[in-house]
Amino acid sequence: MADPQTHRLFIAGRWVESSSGETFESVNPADTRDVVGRFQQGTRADVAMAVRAAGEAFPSWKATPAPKRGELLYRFGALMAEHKERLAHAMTREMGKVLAEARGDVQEGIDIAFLMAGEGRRLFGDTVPSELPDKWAMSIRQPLGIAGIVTPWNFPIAIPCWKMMPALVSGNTVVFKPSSDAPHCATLLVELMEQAGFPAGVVNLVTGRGAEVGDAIVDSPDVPVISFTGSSATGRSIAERAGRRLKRLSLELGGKNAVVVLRDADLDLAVDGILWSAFGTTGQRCTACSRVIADRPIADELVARLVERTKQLRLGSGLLDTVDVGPLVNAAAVEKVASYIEIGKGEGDLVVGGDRATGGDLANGHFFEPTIFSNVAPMSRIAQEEIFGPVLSVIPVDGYDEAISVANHVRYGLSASIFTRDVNTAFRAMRDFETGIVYVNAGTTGAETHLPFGGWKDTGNGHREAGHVALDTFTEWKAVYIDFSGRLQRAQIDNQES
Ligand code: UN1
Repeated sequence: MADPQTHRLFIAGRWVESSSGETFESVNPADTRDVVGRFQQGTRADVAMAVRAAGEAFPSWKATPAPKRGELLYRFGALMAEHKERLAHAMTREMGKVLAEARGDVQEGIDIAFLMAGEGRRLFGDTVPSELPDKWAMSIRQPLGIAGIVTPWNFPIAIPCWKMMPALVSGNTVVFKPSSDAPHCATLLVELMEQAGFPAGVVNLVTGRGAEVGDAIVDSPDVPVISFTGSSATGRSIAERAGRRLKRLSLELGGKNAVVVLRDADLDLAVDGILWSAFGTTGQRCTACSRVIADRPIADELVARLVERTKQLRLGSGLLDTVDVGPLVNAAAVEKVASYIEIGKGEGDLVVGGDRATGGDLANGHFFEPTIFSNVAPMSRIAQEEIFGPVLSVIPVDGYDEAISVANHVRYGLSASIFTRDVNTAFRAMRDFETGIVYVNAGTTGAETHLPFGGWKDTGNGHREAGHVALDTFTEWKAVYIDFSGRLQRAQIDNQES
């Protein structure tokens, strides 16, 4: 194979080497002999340079009219559309998801770029009546400054766009640290941003370790807002560090998402929804379904159908269109999944899968069989802890009330779904699920970019991405009062005579 290219950091509008003089490799998880590229092992000094560049670019970016900023987002979205196939291939090669899903990931980036381009002409606040005569009252949004964007590998185009697009359109500049499992996707993305014409310093890319680059961004006193997607453990540690500096922080963390299947459900539909949510992206979505909560009268039938369909799933390189399920992202992910299989064997009945897949073409990749455990108790570890792989637990229950109670009885609260034909039950579930996203008669994945995305409980810290609410992460509210009476009018609260 050809010698892999060495990629650089992007700071102040220039592609530069790290002060470390070191690089790391990104490899194809479907065949680890295939090195995707070499990337700079960034340092605290690189982050300091990136922060300086972002700080210098901020005043004029902030002063650029928001509709003009939006036009650059639009141009960037159009470039992603033009390069969609190239980006999708690069993504499949670098992190493994099958090509059709990689195209979807790029599409999600395009969608949020266009949505936020439109926000350049809105960025709305409130205009409301004042308590006093001849007085105007309104609220406006202003950018915070430099946004620190720290992203995972599982949606390596979509998630950086979810974060950078609202940050940029509202006038912030960006220091972007992608996962070391997907630095190539990040590099291609930033190349297109450069091509779109974002001014030098508005977007800066620093690759490298979380413990070095990520921490330097989080600790920088000049970066007032951090947006992070990843594990709850890392999120907690970022929150502690950021909390010391009273930073704005938006966290998207773990999930343990449930599909509830009631006795009146359309079982064929439920099976389709469950398989797609559980084994799409090899179970490596925050929104992936890892628990099926099955009403007892249909539980055995549901498990039988799931097992039969799971056996038909074809593993392999996501670049082949005959493949349904790609590899896990790296060796550590395989180890983690394998360790949960051992735990699961003591907690439920292993009905399909349960092993690494190493035969034939899979020998050099991080493949794991799609796995289902049945008869799992709600509080067992495989039903409580995020595995982030193709492992599904089926938990039998008696009826709606128990199903909802089990669904909610986890630390996380990202996504939930219910399959039922009863409209009253569907509305109850919409009310009762303790999650940021609810689906009726569909799986747990596939959130659209113009609605709020995020979760309750340990899934996050109350913020949301996507939709217009994403702007709240990256803007300060300013309330403005204009008195045009020509005299001192005291506020109503200061005029209380009796
Ligand atoms: C994630 O896994 O972090 O809802 C994001 C979905 C996708 C995004 C998942 N739109 O499945």
